[in-house]
Amino acid sequence: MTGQPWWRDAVVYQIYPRSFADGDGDGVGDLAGIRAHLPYVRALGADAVWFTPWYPSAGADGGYDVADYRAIDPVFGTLAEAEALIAEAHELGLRTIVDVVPNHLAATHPWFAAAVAAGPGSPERDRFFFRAGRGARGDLPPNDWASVFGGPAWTRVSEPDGTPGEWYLHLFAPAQVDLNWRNAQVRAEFEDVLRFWFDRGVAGIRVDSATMISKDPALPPVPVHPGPGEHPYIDRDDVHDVYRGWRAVADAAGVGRILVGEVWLGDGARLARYLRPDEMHTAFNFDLMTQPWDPAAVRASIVRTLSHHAPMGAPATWVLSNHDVTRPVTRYGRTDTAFDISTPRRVVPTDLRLGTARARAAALLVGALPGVLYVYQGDELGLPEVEDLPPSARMDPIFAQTGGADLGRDGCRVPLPWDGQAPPFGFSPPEAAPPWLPQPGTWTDLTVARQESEPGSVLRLYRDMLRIRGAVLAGRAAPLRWVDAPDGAVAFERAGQLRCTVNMAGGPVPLPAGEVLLASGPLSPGELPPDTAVWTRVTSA
Ligand code: TEU
Repeated sequence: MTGQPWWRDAVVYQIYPRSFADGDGDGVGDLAGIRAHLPYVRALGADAVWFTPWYPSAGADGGYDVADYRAIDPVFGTLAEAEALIAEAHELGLRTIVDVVPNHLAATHPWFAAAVAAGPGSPERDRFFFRAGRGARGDLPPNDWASVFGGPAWTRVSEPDGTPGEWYLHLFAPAQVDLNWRNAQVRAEFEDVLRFWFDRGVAGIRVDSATMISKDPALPPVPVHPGPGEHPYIDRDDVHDVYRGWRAVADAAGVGRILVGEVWLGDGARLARYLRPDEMHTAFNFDLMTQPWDPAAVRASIVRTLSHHAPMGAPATWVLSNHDVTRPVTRYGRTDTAFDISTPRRVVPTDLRLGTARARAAALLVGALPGVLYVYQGDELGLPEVEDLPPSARMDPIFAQTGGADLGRDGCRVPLPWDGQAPPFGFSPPEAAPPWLPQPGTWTDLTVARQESEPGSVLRLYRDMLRIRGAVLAGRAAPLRWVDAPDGAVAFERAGQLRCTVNMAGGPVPLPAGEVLLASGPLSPGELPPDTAVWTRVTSA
């Protein structure tokens, strides 16, 4: 396809390596498993793959505690295998995106051990935020900042002589030590890490927690209602210097190399600043993910999202879910008011049939929108959140840090079911150790093999959708044009060719005129049933 750079309308499939496919039988997904299933990802219709962290890690936060940014965790494989994987993906027409975590590194990273050993005031400690505690004995944390995962954002170390010592900052788990981005070594190190992966052929870098890397050095309290740029550690103005440097590294790596920022900001004008022409190429926009199943809310969110990205010349991105949020089938099936993705995650009344119908319709909605589409592994199978994992199996630090008050994110990270009648559903080879998180025995109908042979399956819907998207929309800037829709529905057209209509009303609405290209569920004659989306060919007037 011609017309625009690949990253402006790519379909990016997100792989969570631990849960995708296990090649060696230890119950943990790995690079061998990914390599074996790359053709599946390509056949789905993806243009690129994003791998969440695959680096050596103590596993304190699903790999987001990185001990070595230039290597592969032995549980997943070797650097040579990663290089082979990148090359094989490329041969299949799949670009690759790796996850870089600049806000913090693992407590098992050599820099942290060196900092603890070197003691207060050392250059090694200057790479982090080490501070004396408050109180006469220094046994209170330096300030009241809280960790995103619960509990204080500070942990005390013992000094080399064994006495209770300074405290270090960790906005996430204690095993994730925040870096000081005013330190020149930190900056140089990460630019080098970017070059390392670009040199290995990756097309993009996903920038984790991109808004959080700069801290007010005075470490003041967090204001109750901080204005734009006033928060002491979220979206401070000087983060942009860092990403300008990174953009120069990406540009030097060659045409088509990109940065995608994880920019969780409610304020679209502030998000847009990350998309300036000398900063990131794209950023995730999570606005739509937070919307209830309501036509006015959904339409307003799409308008907002487009307005945040377009003025910067950046494409919009559409994300229905990822490894941090409740699976869409479960979210959309909530029959109380708790649709939203906010925490704490808890079990609420859910209708999975309704949720599945809406998630299918939502897939057709986002699949037709202009911009980049992200698909999180397993959403193409309609997997629900696994809410009844035994507490002993839960690995997410959020679960432990909140004493179980928040179930955490394990329920969307359960290993994929590939085939067969019982766990491990082809996730691992025969005779393997059990999957690292237990799969529900009821997933028999959700396996890839089963869905491949079933015409109405979620997998077949995704494949059809991405095939039609590729044929009709790929490579074309084709902005969205809203068209009149019946009450309770949203409808828009792309490229003068495809009309997407989503019925969010309680009952049926008239089916739009024109050939039906694809429907998310059964249609009745002349009618679009509730919780259903349809793609129709635009009839020339
Ligand atoms: O997430 C960043 C982030 O803001 C999360 O705290 C998010 O709000 C949370 O998961 C919702 O409960 C990124 C990664 O996607 C996440 O998996 C990591 O845990 C986090 O960074 C720390 O690296």
